Amino acid sequence: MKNLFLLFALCSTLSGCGKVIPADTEIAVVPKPERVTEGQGVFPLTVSTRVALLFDDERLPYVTAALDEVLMPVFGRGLEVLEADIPVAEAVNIVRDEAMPADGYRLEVAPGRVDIVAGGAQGAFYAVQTLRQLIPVAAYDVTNVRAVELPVVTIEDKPCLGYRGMMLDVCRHFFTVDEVKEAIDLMAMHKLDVFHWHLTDDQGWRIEIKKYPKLTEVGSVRRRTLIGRDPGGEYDENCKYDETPYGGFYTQDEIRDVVDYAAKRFITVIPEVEFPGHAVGALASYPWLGCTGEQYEVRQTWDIDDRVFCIGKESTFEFIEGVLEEVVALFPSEYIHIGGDECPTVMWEKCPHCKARMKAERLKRPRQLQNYATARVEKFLNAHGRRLIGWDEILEGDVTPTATIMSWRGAKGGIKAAKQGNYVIMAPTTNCYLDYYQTRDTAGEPLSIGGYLPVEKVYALDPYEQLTPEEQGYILGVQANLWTEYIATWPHAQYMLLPRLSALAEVGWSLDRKDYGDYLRRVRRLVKLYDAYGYNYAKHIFGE
Ligand code: TNX
Repeated sequence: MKNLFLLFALCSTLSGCGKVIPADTEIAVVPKPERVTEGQGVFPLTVSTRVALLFDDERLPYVTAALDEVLMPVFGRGLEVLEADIPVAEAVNIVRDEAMPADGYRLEVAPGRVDIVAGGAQGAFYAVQTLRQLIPVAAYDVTNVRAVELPVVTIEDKPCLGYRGMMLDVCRHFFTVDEVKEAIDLMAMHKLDVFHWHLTDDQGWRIEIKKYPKLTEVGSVRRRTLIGRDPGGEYDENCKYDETPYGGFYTQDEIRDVVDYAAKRFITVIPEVEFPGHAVGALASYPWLGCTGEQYEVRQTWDIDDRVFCIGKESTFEFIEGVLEEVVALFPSEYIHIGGDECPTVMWEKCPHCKARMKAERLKRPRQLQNYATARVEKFLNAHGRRLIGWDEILEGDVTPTATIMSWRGAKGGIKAAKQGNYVIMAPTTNCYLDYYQTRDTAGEPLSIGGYLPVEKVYALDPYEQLTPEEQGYILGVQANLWTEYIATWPHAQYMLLPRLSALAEVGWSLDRKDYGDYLRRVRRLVKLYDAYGYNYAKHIFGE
């Protein structure tokens, strides 16, 4: 036994029993930290380095799990964790500084130990994500790594914006639970904290609702699959179809699993249930939800559909409340997104129920039916202790003062909302639509919905544009949106997200210190991490 121990001790001091990977020559962290103070020397992080927890927090296990996850591809295992009263030498110490914001941290790499000093567990989690970018990239290509050298450095950081979101549309194309988790992994790597899950649309209803089983039995499947570009809607004779059905949905257990997975990465999941437009998935399942009661099919092409929820009938509200009842039970997020975009009024104009509603509620224009419906749903959500977010269309007419606006048709909706005292998330097409082409030279690109949104344009987003300091207080944050009409696979989604998501992350995290030239230097380092993880990403900014 003793001999074995000696052999082990000897072995761990010899390079033959595992390789020591030297520190990278350059420190380059994305998003850009507030302060980076470089020192001399290195800290050798080894398989036997321990993690010492110096404070109590129920979410600290998420932090140590994150560190294990970061080190797994390097060492093939995680580190031993212990509790301690004072910092431990040769260890990674996790310490609280109550003077710091909960999501702020200081990562101190010294020759004798590493300290993560954080306002709370969330800040410590972000310190781990920063530490991930200090690990020499060569370590990922080598097997049998015994130690990685971290450069001696102190990095201090905290996010500028509290809401740093990414939206994934799983309706136009479906992504499996594992793929959704990978999306959440990407968000965590980029220190984003809100996953907006677009779960219902004309082309598919993707969340199991026990009270209304047909939503997924019927509403989650399109009879056939569009091939190539949508030439102009369902009835266009130039549409080409693959006759195989296309579908998918998440069970409530799967939803809970995703919410939990995200929570462990300090990411809130905000579900979106579209109301009253983008509703054909629901109407195909329960025809009485529409104005005419006709049986529709789940929509097979993209774009906007006239067939929306009937606002005249009480049964529509009974339905949406039944759905939201289950939604609030599944998602602990303060906010629930009810869509509200692109809702034509043509069906309402012809509908006796809707006309009666307009009369009874003294509404002058059909558009006000949407305001009426949104306000009613908002009351319901508020009664359940939640707040409503909607796309900027909900501003048309009379928006309630308490609704939060997601500004997508440029920044103007968000600017107007902030000026009148509504909270805002900035996600304008001009800077945040990651379904758009990343280059003008589209010949070599996978088919996309169109547009042109290079990394630089994402980086240039200024969520405070045209706002006074007081009005800026209404800007909760920023969000990148990935609509998936033309994105059918997860590797393609990665290609559209990366590296543009890192530019969005830098807006959200480092707004007061943005520097595109410096970002271009640092992102070169970040993509080496993408390479190590096998992520598919666009290389236009590198001239490739
Ligand atoms: C507009 S953004 C939409 C989506 C489309 C997207 C395509 C928004 C609230 N509505 O339904 O997928 O454009 O870029």
